[in-house]
Amino acid sequence: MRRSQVILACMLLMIVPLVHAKVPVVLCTDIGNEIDDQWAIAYMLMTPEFDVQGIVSAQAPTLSPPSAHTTYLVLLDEVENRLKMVTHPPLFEGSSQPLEDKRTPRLNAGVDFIVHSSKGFSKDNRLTVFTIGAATDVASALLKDPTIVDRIQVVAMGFNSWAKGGDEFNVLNDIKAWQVILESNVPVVIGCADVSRAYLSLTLDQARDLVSKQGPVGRWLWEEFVDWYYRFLKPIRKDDFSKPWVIWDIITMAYNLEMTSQEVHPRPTLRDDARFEHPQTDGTVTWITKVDERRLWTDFVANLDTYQRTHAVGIADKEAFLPQ
Ligand SMILES: [Ca+2]
Repeated sequence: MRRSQVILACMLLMIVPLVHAKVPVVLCTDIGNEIDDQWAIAYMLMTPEFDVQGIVSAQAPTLSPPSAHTTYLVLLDEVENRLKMVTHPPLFEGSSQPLEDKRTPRLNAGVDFIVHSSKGFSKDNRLTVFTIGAATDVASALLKDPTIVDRIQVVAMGFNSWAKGGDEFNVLNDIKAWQVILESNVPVVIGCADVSRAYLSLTLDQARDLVSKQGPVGRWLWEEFVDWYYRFLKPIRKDDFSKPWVIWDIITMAYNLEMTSQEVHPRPTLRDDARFEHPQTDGTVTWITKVDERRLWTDFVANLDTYQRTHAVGIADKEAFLPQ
């Protein structure tokens, strides 16, 4: 080997350890219920650190039935019409009903996909399943193939707070699914509502400043935010814009990107009223306690910019017409 080749080989050896392997992930989302799923999905798909294997649409009782079909259509719209991904990870329609009991999976293509995707993983190299809606399809995957507990980890947005648990929206939409998950040995990481609210709230001004001038995708995310804000947060006939709203679901991605702090607690069990009980156990649950939101939003905007410079997402042909 010539000297220059030796030097090049040494340089490559120095570089290789600095290149992190991508994080393989599957997402289960009730997109269309609020607007945080849209933001979280955009971030996930624009973040090069993630290797997104597929996305499953989840049920939510606030949407028109069959609700997992409704969420599937909103998901498809984001991926193909908003992000304009010509090729993209496969999208699946999950269950439109919560679990009937703790033994019977709701079988569908999304559940099959989660089980199938997990096959190449192991205890030491787990597939992350982000759960940012009802956990029905994740629980069904556990019921269909219990060995999956050795191949996946569940990173979820759910519950109100440690150590009570609580009737947060995602959990309420399928309490039995969460009982199945917590009674299994699958590793679980939870970003709860209280922590999301403390670190991931955006006022109307903050949301506008963050994304409204960031190309067509940013403007669309702003439009989604402001539309939600005017319908559900701003008092009618009163210009009060003081209340922030929360991009709850993005806490899951922040965890996998090492932008959070967390604690490990003894694993609770879940009562039918969504409150935790704390029996003696060897099991654990990982509970997110903080999010580095400055780092997260900086990365969000940088990835939005890079994505739009490298993908044809349409020309910004008009000024934002929404309230300034
Ligand atoms: Ca959600």
